Amino acid sequence: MLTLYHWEPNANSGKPMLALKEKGVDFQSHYLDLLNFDQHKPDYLKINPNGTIPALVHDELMLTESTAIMEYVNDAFPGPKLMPDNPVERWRARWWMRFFDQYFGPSLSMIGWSVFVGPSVRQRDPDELKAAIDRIPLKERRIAWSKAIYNTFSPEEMDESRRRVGVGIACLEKALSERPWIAGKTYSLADINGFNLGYALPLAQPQACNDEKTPHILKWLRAIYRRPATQETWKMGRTQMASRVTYLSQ
Ligand SMILES: N[C@@H](CCC(=O)N[C@@H](CS)C(=O)NCC(=O)O)C(=O)O
Repeated sequence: MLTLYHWEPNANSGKPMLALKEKGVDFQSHYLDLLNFDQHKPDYLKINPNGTIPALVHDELMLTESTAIMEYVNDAFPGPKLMPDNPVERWRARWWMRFFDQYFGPSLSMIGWSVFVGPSVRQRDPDELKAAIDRIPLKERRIAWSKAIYNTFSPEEMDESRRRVGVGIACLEKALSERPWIAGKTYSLADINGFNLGYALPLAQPQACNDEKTPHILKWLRAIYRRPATQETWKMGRTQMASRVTYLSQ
């Protein structure tokens, strides 16, 4: 039995979704609507008491942490290898996954929660929202939701996130001007990681990420978007997020 609990194919949920599709592994998809707080409801807390997504259930095992889940999927199932054999390329793949998860991702996410998640729920009944925040099991997630809902990200933290996103875009453009995939010659989990984080960059950061300034990022995003596994993964989204990225099919 293999069940993936996920939201949209975006930064965290998209990683195991796309890795499973690339490997051609059959799995049950269980969609949780993050904006409806499905991830904090008792049924899901029985699966993952932390109330975060994604989570993969494989027989008796419950796995969390999207990047570690991708590595598990790559190691546990047959299908195309999603990590390079070459030690230098493996190191590069891991270097980039760490950079995405620890530096680029959290900054991009803070901006996303401020401009998308907060405004998407803010107009709901204030008492309901307070109760929803109180039900969140992890303190750090309560803080993130509270800042998004009450719009209390400080100017300093937003500025620092914008700065880091700028650094991330520049590093990625440079890397992709030197090699076709993030790790080198081989399409890998690092590309899957980066794609899920970055497919909306040209929409979210149009001045910094576009065909003129970052042609290699756009070429790379389009190449990943065209892959059959990405197309299948994309069909699993339920919001308008996916349909907004028309620039990827050009
Ligand atoms: N580092 C974890 C992060 C998991 C996480 O925080 N996911 C977000 C969704 S992108 C979440 O579950 N948010 C739910 C919440 O904050 O209520 C991973 O990579 O899986």
